[in-house]
Amino acid sequence: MEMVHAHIRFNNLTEERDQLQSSYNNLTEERDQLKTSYNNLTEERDQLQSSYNNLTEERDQQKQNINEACTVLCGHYIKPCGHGWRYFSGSFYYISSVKTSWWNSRDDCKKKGADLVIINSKEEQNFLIGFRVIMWIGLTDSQTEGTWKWVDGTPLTTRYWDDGEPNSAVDNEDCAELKHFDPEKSWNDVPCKLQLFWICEKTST
Ligand code: MAN
Ligand code: CA
Repeated sequence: MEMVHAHIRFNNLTEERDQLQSSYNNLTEERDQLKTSYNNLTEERDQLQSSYNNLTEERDQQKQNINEACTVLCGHYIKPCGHGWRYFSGSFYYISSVKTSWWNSRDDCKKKGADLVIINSKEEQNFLIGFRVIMWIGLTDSQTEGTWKWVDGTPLTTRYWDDGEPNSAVDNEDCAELKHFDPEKSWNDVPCKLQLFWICEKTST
């Protein structure tokens, strides 16, 4: 009787040992998996940290670029730096709050270290239309009637004239206004002595 009991007990212990062995093996495997995924996560975290650091640095650099450009802009100018100027795609823009002739507008821009706007892209044209203000742009044919040039002397290539413009309808219409807020049919030629709002542009480079 004793022998049978001892035998049963031995069997139970053997089974128990096997179970423990197997759960030990499972736990070891699980631990190894956790270790691997811990290592992967650590690596991922380090990569994220490093790309976060890079982006932070890049952002700070961009901020500084804008501030420097702004300092140049406002160098001879009484308003606090950045005041009244809007940044868009590499340039700063200033819209007047009063109206005057094309030539006076241009003088004002020059005093600000800028010039009347030169429209080089569809994006810029759309940006200007977004103000919903009828205003002078830096485009004139006052040098040679019919030959439209930007204020930096470059000839006009991409045009956004309204249908039928330029037509020099009233005596001399030698200066261009942004008149309609339809991106493709927007400009009109008018006499330069007309009183309009205006927009200055200063490139940041
Ligand atoms: C109309 C059109 C234009 C012209 C203006 C002048 O709108 O004929 O082409 O420039 O009048 O006020
Ligand atoms: Ca006209």
